[in-house]
Amino acid sequence: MAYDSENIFAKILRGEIPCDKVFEDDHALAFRDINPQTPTHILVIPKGAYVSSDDFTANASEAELAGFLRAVGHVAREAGLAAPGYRMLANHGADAHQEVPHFHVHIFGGQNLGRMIKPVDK
Ligand code: DGP
Repeated sequence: MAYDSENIFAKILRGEIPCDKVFEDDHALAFRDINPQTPTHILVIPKGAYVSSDDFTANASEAELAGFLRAVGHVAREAGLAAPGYRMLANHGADAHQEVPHFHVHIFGGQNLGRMIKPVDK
């Protein structure tokens, strides 16, 4: 899947759409989810143009990979989530219901999150 430079997170990265920013460095931008699912719900996105976790893990440089993961940990720590705990989640593709085609990691926290995901009825 080709990267769509008009996706909403690309526009946020370019400053064309505002966001509630919590962190930014050379590799990553972090901002609050517009539709929070937990008391703390932060999105961390790489600065590079990657569609999803599949694209990012296949094609990003070592520096981008390391810088991004460091940023995720930093953001969670700064949000006060290291001690109580948090969940990181990245949706890739249709089965995971990825909505925005720019790689992002969700950080969920601020409450007991339960165990893993809710099993789908068979
Ligand atoms: P996903 O299903 O993993 O692609 O989740 C996309 C998330 O992005 C979803 O939780 C809502 C959030 N989102 C969508 N549009 C915007 C926006 O314009 N601003 C912010 N802050 N979050 C957005």
